Parts: sequence; structure tokens; C-alpha cells
Amino acid sequence: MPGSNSAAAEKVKPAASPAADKPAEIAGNISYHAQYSPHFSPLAFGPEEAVKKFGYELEALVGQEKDAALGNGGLGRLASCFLDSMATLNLPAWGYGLRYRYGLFKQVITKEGQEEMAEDWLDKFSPWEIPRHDVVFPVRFFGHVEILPDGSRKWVGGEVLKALAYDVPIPGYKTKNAISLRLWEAKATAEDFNLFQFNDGQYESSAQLHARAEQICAVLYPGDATEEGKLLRLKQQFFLCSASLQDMIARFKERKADRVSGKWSEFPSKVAVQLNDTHPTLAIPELMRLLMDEEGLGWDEAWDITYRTVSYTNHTVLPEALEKWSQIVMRKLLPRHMEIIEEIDKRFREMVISKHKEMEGKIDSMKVLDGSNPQKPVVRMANLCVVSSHSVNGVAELHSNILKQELFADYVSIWPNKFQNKTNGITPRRWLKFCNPELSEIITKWLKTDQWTSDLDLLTGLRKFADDEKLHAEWAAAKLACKKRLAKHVLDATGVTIDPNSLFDIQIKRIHEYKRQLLNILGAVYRYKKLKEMSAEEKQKVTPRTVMIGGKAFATYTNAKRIVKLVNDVGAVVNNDPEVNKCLKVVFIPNYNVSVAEVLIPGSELSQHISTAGMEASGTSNMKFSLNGCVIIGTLDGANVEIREEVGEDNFFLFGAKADQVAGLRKDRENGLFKPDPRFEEAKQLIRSGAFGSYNYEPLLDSLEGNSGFGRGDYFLVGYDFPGYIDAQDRVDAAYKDKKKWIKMSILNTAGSGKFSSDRTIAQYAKEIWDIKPSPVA
Ligand code: NBG
Repeated sequence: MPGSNSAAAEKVKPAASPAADKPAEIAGNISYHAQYSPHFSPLAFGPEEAVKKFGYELEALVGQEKDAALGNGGLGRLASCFLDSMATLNLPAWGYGLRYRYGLFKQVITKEGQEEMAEDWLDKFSPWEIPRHDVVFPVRFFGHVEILPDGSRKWVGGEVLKALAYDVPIPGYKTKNAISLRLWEAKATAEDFNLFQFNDGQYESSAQLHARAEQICAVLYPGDATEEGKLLRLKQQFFLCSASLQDMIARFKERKADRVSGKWSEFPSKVAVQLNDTHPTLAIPELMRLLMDEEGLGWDEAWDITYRTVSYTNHTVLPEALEKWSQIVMRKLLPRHMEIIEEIDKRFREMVISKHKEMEGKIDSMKVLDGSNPQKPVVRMANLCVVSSHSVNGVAELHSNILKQELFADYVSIWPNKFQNKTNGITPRRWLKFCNPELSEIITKWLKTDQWTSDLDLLTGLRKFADDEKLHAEWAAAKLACKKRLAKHVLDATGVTIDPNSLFDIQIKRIHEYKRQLLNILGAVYRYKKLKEMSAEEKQKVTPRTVMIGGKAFATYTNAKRIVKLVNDVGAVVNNDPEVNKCLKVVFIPNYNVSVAEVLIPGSELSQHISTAGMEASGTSNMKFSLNGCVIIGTLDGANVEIREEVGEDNFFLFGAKADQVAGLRKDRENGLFKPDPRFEEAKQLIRSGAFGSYNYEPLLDSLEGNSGFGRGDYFLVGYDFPGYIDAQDRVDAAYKDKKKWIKMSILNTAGSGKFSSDRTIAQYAKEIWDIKPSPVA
């Protein structure tokens, strides 16, 4: 799903979507075609039988479908769960994104580590998208601002591309409602094609704008190390915002007839725009521009409308992820928007001085424009969002509190009611019913209803059977079936055979130092070392374990790529070492994506969510694992905190520093007060000894040391948390030996997952931010 997207909820009845009456499940589409076959009546066959008549297996056909390569990690996956819930809750809503031709990348693992290949997900075509040649908007770049005789301003010149809509229908579950994910593709027109130049043999210059249009939607997150890369990302962001807002305004105008008056002041009561992180921040100045320059409204009216329409979700507190754009680049690409941003900033500063004198000293850090480095003045996108939105929310309780108490604390004294929490959620349809049919069947049987698929709190009904031996037997059999499916995937994808009777321990997420895959692999290295030291008899008593790690490292993130290499190197040694490989295997799962997650999560027994406390905004795979009866080992971070509350502390393996200790621990470290645990030293030493190959891991290991040449001083506190982590893993091993206890923990994880349905999250957004109500299709 889109890495940079926004959702717009419309407070009106949705237009009859062309797909509104399509069946809800993937297979439904196939039976739709069957209706047109002269050979049989669609009523007589289910989809499996129907496709069999054509000589196909339904499962094989479904397996042919490629994942939409529209996202990167949790941000996009959350957006896709939200679309499913919005459709299911009959909300009149749209998702907006870009139709990336090659997505992020396909991850291939070679001897060198990770390599990136173009992900050709549109190779054949996507059967789910509907090109809308009737939905096209112009989007301008560069140019200049003209002042018209009446004093109004107009952005002219530059280059103008077309945004063409592709609609992906999102059918709700057990409802006739379907909503759209509208993806934009950039196009140049025939007028931009220079036929004269072309006939003169100047093929490249004849179609320059066409080539630039193609660049916009080529990939998600193009490298931004160069100036060209930065400009391209900014173009992508503006392209998405401009096309989407023009679309919303066009619909608002079209529907005037249904409305009381169609006055602009009613816009915020008809349209709500939720910015999914800062990537679509340009929606703010663009809405202002459209209202003022295209629709003739004055600043105050346009500002009032924009403020009441837009709300912002923050998804990270990592400083490097809080976007800042060069004012120089912004002024060149979007001269009118830069003017508007300057005016927003000026008015904000004036407001603080006139109404909140006590905050005057804080203005420098709160203002939108930062010119403290005159060579590199920047626009702070998160500040622009906070200043211009009527609501700002974090994505888990802990994260929202950090926003209020730290990142946005100064704004809270100005707008005490602007800040909210909306704990993330996941759709139970995809992340239990569809991906884990074995467990779903058991749940439905024991709850005597399948209503849990749309009312996930019903899962608490499993608690009373948590000790029931019959349920235990069924639960264990379902898990084993999922583990076997997982083992087959691992064999197919990596050639490594894993034992379904070992403890399946999984960490799958983007590779990042704060997520601490390094802690995990160091733990595995330590485990390997201990196994090597054990007698054959001692090894008999060990809980056999398969450690699986998967995830993509951003192409230019060197340390993340070193981590991928290390996991692969450790696996190559451990898995081929006959002295230990009955007790331990380490596998790197290549090209982690949604389809892989659908196989891995149901088969997992332990999953690792071990970020440095305070750094993971929420996490959503933690919810998916827990829902599928997997026990978490984790820190008190993001949504882990709430998951632990819901499933019970006995059913969660907790370790590590708390968020409010982290700053102090880093200080201690700087002051030389940190004493590493010998086990941590042993693990690092084994890697340094070359036991896992001759690759130079020094820069990676050095990042864990004190004031090293790399100056990192173990910022992510791997060393501090290592002993607690190893102890927690020992508790896991002991608990797993007691099968009854483990299965009870597993059941109680599923039973406690009701809160994490994205239906709950979306119902809260609808009521507490968007002020919209369900409007079911009759
Ligand atoms: C991510 C966070 C996750 C969170 C998802 C969805 C970004 C910028 N943020 O912790 O890292 O679960 O957003 O909210 O991708």
C-alpha cells in the first residue's frame, strides 16, 4: 500500500462505485467471470469448482497474484488495513496514493548480502485496477507567481503534467459497500511530444516531459542522496497532494445539488483529509492555493477551511525521519506554495507573540521555517502539520504521550485539545480469517459464531476455555499445520530444512538499528556459542529453536545491510554445523512482503518486538502475531505496552530499559558508566574472531562500542539490554518445555487481541476526528 498517502473521508453518501456490487472475496471475482460462461450456471459451482472446469486450481491462480508493491513497511500496511475497515464499516472514504511502477525493490540475497532489483509487480497487469480516463487533473511544477491586476496571485509557467486515476476497489466484508484506493499515474500529453524533433532524429529531446513524467511514479522512496533525488521525492509528494485535492474539490462541486448550499464554508463538514505521516504535508499549502487562487477565497476563509479539514497522524519520533525540505528547492519547484508556507509561518509567530507571550522563547523550535543555517534554510514539515491541522495524533498510547510530553510539548500549551491517541489496529479478515484458516475454524467452533471477524472483542470468549484439553489439542494441531506450511516456504525460498517441532522464533520487519535485529542475531550467536560448549547430554535438554529474521534494508542504509549480511553468514555456519543444528537454526527469510507474512505469522510461536523503548511508534506486526496465538518477547515500546496489558503480563516475555530511562542511560554511557555484561562481550568476540566468515563486521560492531571512531556509543542500547534479553530468552525456553503452559499462553494471546482490530481504530477516527457516520449501500 502507498508509502506516502493520505485518506480522505467524505461526509456524504459515496458515489455508486463501479465495483460496489462485486463480491467481497478474491475468489468472488472469478465467479463473476463464470456468470458469462455459457457452459454452466454460476449458481451450481463454487469458485474452486468453477475454475477447475477451466483446468485451473484456485489456489494456484491466487498464488499467481503479485503483491501490490506500493509500500515499504508498517505505514503502508496500516493504510491497507484501514481501507479494509473503512469499507467494512460502511464509511464513505477514499484512499489516495501513487501508482508506483516498481515499488520499493525486490530483495535478493547473494553472497554479498542484500541486492535490490526492480519489483515488476505490474509486469503482466494488475487485474484489480480500473484506469479512469475520465478522472484526470493537471499538476504544475516550477514556473513563477504572477500578480494579477486585482492583486490576486496566480502560479503560471513551468511544466504541467497530467495525473491519471487508477481505482482499486476495496470491498467491505459482509457489506455491499466498496470503496476505492485511487492511485495516480503521471502522464505527459501529445502536445508535449515534439514531432518535429522526433522526425529530425532527436528522439530523447523530443519526449523529455514524457520521460520526466515516468520518473515520478517509477519507484517508492527514490534515493535522496543527490539533489536530483530530493527534487524527485518532493515532486512525488506534491503530485499526490495536488491531484488528490483537485479530485476532492471536483467531487464537492459535483455534489452541490445534494447539499444544503454547497458553500465553501461547508467543505470541512463534508470532507476530512487525514495526512498519513508528513509525506502528504503539501496538501496544506495546496488546499490553501486552490481555495484562494483558483476559487477566489480570501486568506482567512481559506485558512479556516484548511484547518478544519486537515488532520495529521505522526508515525515516528526518529529525528532523521521528520522531514525537512530545503526552502531553496521548494521555492524553485513550488514558488506559490513557498509563499503560502511563509505566510502560515509568519501568522503563527504573530499569534504566539500576541496570545501566548509566555511561549515566545520557544518560537524558534516551533516555527515552520528554520533559517538557522542561512546556507540551508529548511521547511519543517511536521511543524507545518501541527500548526495547520485541527487534530494531531500518535499511533499508540506510549507514542502519543511522547508526542505530548516531548516532541510537540510546546504546542500543547497553545492547543491543549489538539493532541489525541489512536492506537493502531489490523484487519482480522486478512490477518486471521484469510491467512490462518485452521485457527479461524477452531475459533468459530468454540465461540459458536463467526461474528468475531467483524467484532473482534468476541475473542475474549476463548478465555474460559484456556485450560480445556480438547481445545489445546485442536489448537496445537492447527499450529503444527501452519508451521509445516511455513517450513515448506523456508525450504522453497532458502533451501534450508527446518524442523516443525522446534520453537519457531520470528522477527520480520524493516531492518533498522532501532528495531534491533542486531540484538536478536547477537543473542543467536551467544546461543550458538553455548551450544558448542555443551556436552551431547546437555544438548538433549535444550529447547530446539529456529530463529527466522526477514526484512528489507533501505538501499543506502549501510549498517542495516551489514545486519542482513550477518544474519545470512551466521545462518550459513550454524545450519551446517552438525554439532548444533539439531538445536538451533538461523534463517534469513528473503524478500519479506505481505504474502510472506501471511505464511510466517500463522506458523510463529515466539515473535520479537525488541526496539529500544520509545523508538517504535506502534508496530502492527506485533498485533498480527499475537492475534495468531504467538507469544511476544519484547520491550515496553509502542503498542507492545497495550498488547501486554490486554493479553496479561504472564503471557508476554518482557525485558529491557523503559522509555523514560533511555536518555539517562545514554548519558551514563557517554560518561563511561556502562559496564558490559560478559555474555555480550563473548557474542561480539565470536563474530570478530571470524567464526562467521571474513567479512568486515568491524564498523557494525563498533557502533555498539563506547566513543568509537563511528561515534555511535551504542545509541540503541543493545549492550545495556543484552543481559535482560538473554534472561528473557531463557524464560522462553523453559516455558516452551511445558507444552500445556505454552498453548495456554498462545490461546490467551489470541483471546486478548480484540482491541487491536482496525475496525476499532477506524471507528475512533470516524467519531473523534472526521465526524463521519456509516452510510451503508442500500
Ligand atoms: C511506522 C512506525 C511503526 C508504526 C507504523 C504505522 C513510519 C514512518 N512509521 O511503528 O515505525 O506501526 O508507522 O503507524 O513508517
